[in-house]
Amino acid sequence: MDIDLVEVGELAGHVDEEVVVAGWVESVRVHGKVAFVELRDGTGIVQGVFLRKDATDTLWETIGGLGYEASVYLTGGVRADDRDPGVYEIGARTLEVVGPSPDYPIQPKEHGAGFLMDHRHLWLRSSQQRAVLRVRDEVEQAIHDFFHERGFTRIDTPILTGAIGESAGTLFETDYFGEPAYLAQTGQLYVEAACPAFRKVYCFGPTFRAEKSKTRRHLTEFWMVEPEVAFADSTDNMRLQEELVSYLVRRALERCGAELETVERDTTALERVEPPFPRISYTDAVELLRARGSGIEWGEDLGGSDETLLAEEFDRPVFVHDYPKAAKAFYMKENPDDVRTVLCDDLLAPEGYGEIIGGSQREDDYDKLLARIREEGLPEESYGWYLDLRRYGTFPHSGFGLGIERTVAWITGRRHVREFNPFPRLMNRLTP
Ligand code: NSS
Repeated sequence: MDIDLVEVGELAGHVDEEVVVAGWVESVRVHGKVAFVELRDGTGIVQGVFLRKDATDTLWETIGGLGYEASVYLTGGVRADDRDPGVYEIGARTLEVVGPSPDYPIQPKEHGAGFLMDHRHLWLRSSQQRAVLRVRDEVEQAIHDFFHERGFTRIDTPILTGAIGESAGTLFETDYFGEPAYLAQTGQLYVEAACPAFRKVYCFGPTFRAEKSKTRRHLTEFWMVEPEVAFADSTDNMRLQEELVSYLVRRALERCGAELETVERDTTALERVEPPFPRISYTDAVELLRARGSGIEWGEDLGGSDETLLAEEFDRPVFVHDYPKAAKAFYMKENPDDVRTVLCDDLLAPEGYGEIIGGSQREDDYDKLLARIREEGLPEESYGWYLDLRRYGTFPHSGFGLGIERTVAWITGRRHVREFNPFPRLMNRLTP
């Protein structure tokens, strides 16, 4: 740019100087002899104050005709607000419209969710959406910091895959030069392969599930972080999970105070999120749920309402471990103490947010794994390389997947996961 722009976030260093700021109009108020233009530039919001006596007729007309979200350059002197330390305004002199914004669709009134989702490309600019996406960004950064600090190596795993990662029921299939290929449901099988190379690894990327459900917890494309650790068992795995989740919550509390305030999050429940988290076996959970009136039978997966009911019993996230084999994926290790079950866990968030993590110790016995692949009717030929990991230096190992959108929905206390992906993909939504 040939203009020297100052970011709103840096105005403190420019008090009593003349600056040019560039951004989008949040609001305009004209009161006779004075006009206020609120400008957002992504680093903050500043108010430009125009005086009628110093303005040309053309400038005054331009200000009066500004639409929400018009983009402008605003020039003027920076003033500190004596009553409000840390707040600055601009005694504005000129305003140049870069891009007008006539009839901006989102107005300061209640809009329905469908309308806002149709205008997601514009809705992103609103204060609540900015706040939740900022928390997502902070949590993502915290995830990388957490694993980096602990010596994990990040492994980027493929999105186009030839082997079914989770279950056949929710696959997006595509044509790969005449062969079927699937969009990755998980990066897990690939981080398992990288484990003997680096011992502690993780992947973090988009994953895909053709979920034909319209619940507030399901996206068809969501982001998942998946660590995998060699020589770790299911107990070690849960310990890593509670450390990670506590770390992420603490980071959000420390660095996203303003954003949590914007979305009016009551943070007292978050302050309690410290290890250890309570642990309950699936079998005990079923008993407890039945005593609370649920109709769940041993062998069934927990439904959304069961998860909510169970989470209400605890003041922080709770692990439910050792589910029945039939309810879970083929790669989970058989529980030697009860072969009807597998060594796995789901982490349920409090306040009705449901499962945010699914994890397990992996089946490291070649014959047992092959038998499970056959039992599930999975195409054996696609798993040759995965079985090789049990053929050449098999080793106990465990890992888990944490869904970002569900986790940030819980941290910010908002109902629907769709707000936590910048451009969410749902069963009935591919646009924008
Ligand atoms: O299916 S998971 O329970 N587990 C896995 O994919 C394993 N392969 C992870 C691993 O062990 N490496 O999904 C893990 C998490 C789950 O707890 C949710 O937080 C999230 O992924 N998840 C979803 N979020 C949003 N929408 C949908 N449809 C969804 N499915 C799972």
